[in-house]
Amino acid sequence: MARPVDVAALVDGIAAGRRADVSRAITLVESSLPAHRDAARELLAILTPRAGGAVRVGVSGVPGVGKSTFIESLGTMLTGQGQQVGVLAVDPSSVRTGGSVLGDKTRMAQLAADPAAYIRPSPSAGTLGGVARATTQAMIVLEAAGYDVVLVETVGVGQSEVTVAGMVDTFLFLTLARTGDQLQGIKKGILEIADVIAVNKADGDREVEAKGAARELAGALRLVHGKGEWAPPVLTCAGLTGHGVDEVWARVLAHGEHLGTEGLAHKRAVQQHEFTWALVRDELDQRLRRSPGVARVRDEVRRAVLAGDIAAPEAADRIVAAYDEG
Ligand SMILES: Nc1nc2c(ncn2[C@@H]2O[C@H](COP(=O)(O)OP(=O)(O)OP(=O)(O)O)[C@@H](O)[C@H]2O)c(=O)[nH]1
Ligand SMILES: [Mg+2]
Repeated sequence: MARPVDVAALVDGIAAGRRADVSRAITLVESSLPAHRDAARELLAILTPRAGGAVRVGVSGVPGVGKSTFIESLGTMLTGQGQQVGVLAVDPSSVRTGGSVLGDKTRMAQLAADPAAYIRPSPSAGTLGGVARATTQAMIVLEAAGYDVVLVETVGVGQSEVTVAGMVDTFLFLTLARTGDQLQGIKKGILEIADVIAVNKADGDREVEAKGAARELAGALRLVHGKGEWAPPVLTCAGLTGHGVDEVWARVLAHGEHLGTEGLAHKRAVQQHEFTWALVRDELDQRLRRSPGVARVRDEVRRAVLAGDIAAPEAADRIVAAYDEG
């Protein structure tokens, strides 16, 4: 994209639902080049009022729990019902390694070939905040292009699931049946953000075990959630066979109904406000990295701290002072 970006042409293409323009627009909003950032801002300003029409769902769970396979199954079911489905990925490993989810499209071969579906792997490299920004903005592009459902896959490690929970309406957590304490394998924070839980790979020999695990988990959750609150339903399913996937989707929609129009609008407004501050932090972080003042003192401060000559608070003061001087 070396040529100047024709924002008006992109807007027309997106409005017409042209995939190539959707891809171009998402590449543009992922770009960190200053020239692209201006065009991206202009584009997003036009698209944002046209966005918001999709059901936004996060799909999380430990590596290998079957997220991509589940999305393949669910996505194909939804396109079969005449819906347009977008799939985005937030992959913390791409943040670390600069690579992006490799297996995604092969695990979603059928959906990837489906003209009613659009799959976009995680933007490579950048901070988690940066990846989240790109993903949120890709969601706006997809919604402006008329997509009815946007599924965001994220691996259940570190901060990524909290980040994704902050940009979707409903957060679906996939888990596996384990013997012993079912709650042990699930971090407490997850139970606070999960809206629907499904014990996945409930096929063959594993079905009975999965049902038991689901019952146990549902019981434990009832103790955590108060009366009148949404208690996350715990279901069983198998993404590979498609068994129970429709029921999981029904509960996702039920969660949306529980929120109601006003509740959803409020949730999204709060998310926008939190996103605002995430953008500010991300921008400040980048400025810090680029600051010539910080570059001047960085090595010296590092040496002094490693040698034990100055303590961390004093070192931090020096860096901030150097940043302020520019
Ligand atoms: N038996 C069974 N195997 C499954 C099911 N769903 C997925 N698998 C298998 O589990 C493995 C991982 O599936 P993925 O869909 O790639 O899992 P993922 O959670 O997306 O993995 P990452 O993206 O690497 O975190 C694959 O070998 C799948 O074939 C299921 O419902 N039943
Ligand atoms: Mg996957």
